[in-house]
Amino acid sequence: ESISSNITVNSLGSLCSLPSRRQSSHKGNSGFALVIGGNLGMPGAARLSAEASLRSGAGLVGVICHKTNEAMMLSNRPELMLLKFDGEFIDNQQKIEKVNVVIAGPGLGTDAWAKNNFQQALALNKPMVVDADGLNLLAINPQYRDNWILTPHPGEAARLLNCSVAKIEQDRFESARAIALKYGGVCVLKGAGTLISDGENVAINISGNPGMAVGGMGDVLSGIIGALILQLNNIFLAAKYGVYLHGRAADLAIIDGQKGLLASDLFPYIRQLVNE
Ligand code: NPW
Ligand code: AMP
Ligand code: MG
Repeated sequence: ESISSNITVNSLGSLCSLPSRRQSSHKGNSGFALVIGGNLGMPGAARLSAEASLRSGAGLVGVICHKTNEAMMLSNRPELMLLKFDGEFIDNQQKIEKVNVVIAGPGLGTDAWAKNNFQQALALNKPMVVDADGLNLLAINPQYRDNWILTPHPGEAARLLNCSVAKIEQDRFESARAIALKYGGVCVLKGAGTLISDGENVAINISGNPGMAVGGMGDVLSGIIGALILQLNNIFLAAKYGVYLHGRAADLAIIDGQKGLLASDLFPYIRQLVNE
């Protein structure tokens, strides 16, 4: 399981078990995740992330998305709540104050609406998962934090380090380390053999398959990791756990073949795995 003193293989054997629900648990202490994304044309990204959080054990999941996508966001998933930073919905502000983790970026875009919501997400000062367009906005205006997990694919990683995708892929270990050192927290550099780095220690993931090379797959990962931050009081562990579980769910979901796998096909397996 250990390649050298600071490189480990991210496999089930290297992970502890997730804490189970206490007999007296209620939704409030299972944790509240807030997804911010779903701009024009991309409601699905935020919806996939939010649904993944629910299926990974979050007690409550809220979504802040573009006004035009609000109805779609709840369609066939009425367990999700809609929130807004400027208080149009009932008890908005009170609910936002109770949020335990923020997942910012799936389908967020980079326009004025996106920038405004990303700024307000940062201002909450909660543990965060930053993915997709959240990373693109961060690349324009770099910040350093200890309590966030950044989940770039190589294209997003290149923007974060202001270099080419080829440079990222040439030394993925150094790229993941450099992102964690520049931005703080934990970097999850996605792709076959995803790397999880806190700038010092790195784990290389062994679950997953090429069936995962399909739109929406990364959005699901962001939601899983968000829900695991709620269950594990360590962001490095939450990132490692989330990446392993995501890949393992995809390995279970390819019973009918890799081609044609959908990101949402992972949901029943994610649920099974978080309960194992
Ligand atoms: P290429 O194309 O190979 O030349 P972008 P995005 C490069 C939302 N989505 N993996 C690649 O180079 C997301 O949440 C919505 C991936 C290209 O230049 C975001 O908010 C969906 N890319 C938004 O769309 C489903 C790699 O990176 C660029 C790469 C944009 O996100 C889809 C692609 O990255 C999507 O999740 C690699 N290994 N290597 C929905 N259903 O609503 C190089 N690249 O431009 O950030 O686009 O990832 O699609
Ligand atoms: P994104 O590009 O943000 O949609 O993220 C894609 C997700 O699928 C990441 O978690 C990748 O690690 C995973 N993925 C994509 N292609 C592969 C592959 N060939 N093998 C394993 N995982 C993959
Ligand atoms: Mg993505």
